Amino acid sequence: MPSSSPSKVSRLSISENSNETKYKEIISTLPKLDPPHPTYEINQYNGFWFHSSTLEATLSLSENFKAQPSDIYLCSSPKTGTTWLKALAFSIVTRDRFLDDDSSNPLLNKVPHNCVPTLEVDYYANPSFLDTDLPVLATHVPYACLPRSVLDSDCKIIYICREPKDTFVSWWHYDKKQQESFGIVESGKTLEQEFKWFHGGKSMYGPYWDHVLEYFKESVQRPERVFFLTYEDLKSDTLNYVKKLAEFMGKPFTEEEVNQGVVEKIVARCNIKSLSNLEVNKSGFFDLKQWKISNSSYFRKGEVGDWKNLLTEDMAKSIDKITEEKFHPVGLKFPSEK
Ligand code: PAP
Repeated sequence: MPSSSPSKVSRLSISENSNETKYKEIISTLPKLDPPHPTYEINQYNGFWFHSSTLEATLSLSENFKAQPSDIYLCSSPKTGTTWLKALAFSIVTRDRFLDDDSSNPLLNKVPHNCVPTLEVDYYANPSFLDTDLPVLATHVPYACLPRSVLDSDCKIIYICREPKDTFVSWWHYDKKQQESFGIVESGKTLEQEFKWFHGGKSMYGPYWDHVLEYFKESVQRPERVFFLTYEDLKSDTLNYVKKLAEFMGKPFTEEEVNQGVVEKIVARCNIKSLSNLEVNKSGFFDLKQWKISNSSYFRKGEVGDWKNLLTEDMAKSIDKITEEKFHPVGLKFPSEK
């Protein structure tokens, strides 16, 4: 990418919220979570569970979003390393712009979610953000629910997944914090209920295992199109994976950059400690129109194996059983299982 900013691109072919009624009508006919979630209306579509407003956006984007051929999509289930991947991918594609003068790096005063848009979230919160000049966008939607224009294109996809128990535990803490910040203290939401939903496949954008499998299978069939990454691998060998990501994104580090320590600088900038110590990520808010989410809720421990501090042995065993049944036959194993 040249060091000057390319002009903005147009990816939304409709005015904001057009056809809203049509999508609302479809959603009204779909199965709903029972008992209902205390905070969100959750609907089942195409075998996956969605928040009603992100589903409405997903349906609209499927028909109305125009992917650009050079776009790269960062795809993930919630709580699997999205914020980290956004920071890294953003740093990789913008390194020419900000590396000489890091004081102007947007990551210093914006949460990574405000540097890289999330399709179905920003569609409502900030639709013009989808016209970003950067070729990097993100989404949590399952592979089959990606916008038609993405599915029909050769756009590259980077998928990050995480060991299911840690993913669940990360979600539990995040969601609890959200509910407290919305003032929903006596919500009746318990760890046992939330666990039942996750285990039964009724988590946000879940079943978690099916979400991973759709992208994993696509990465096996088309490795040049889908780069499949685990949070655990990224954690254990960050430097090497950042190099691999840059290559996949068509922005490999030159020998000169490697010798100058550019990769190390990116890794350090995106480290959870560096990001979470920034004022914007300590006290700022991510504005989602109807909700304000504290930026700090995207940064907690960032550790592998934190499930041990929350789950009972039985809970852990029952999640492991599904993981073995679903992932092992296709050869997908996390470092703790090898
Ligand atoms: P999102 O889906 O809401 O965007 P996501 O970023 O995918 O959330 O996941 C948040 C997890 O990533 C948190 O994990 P934990 O609850 O187990 O701690 C968060 O701490 C972790 N995380 C955020 N940023 C980083 C980072 N820079 N490096 C490593 N882990 C990170």
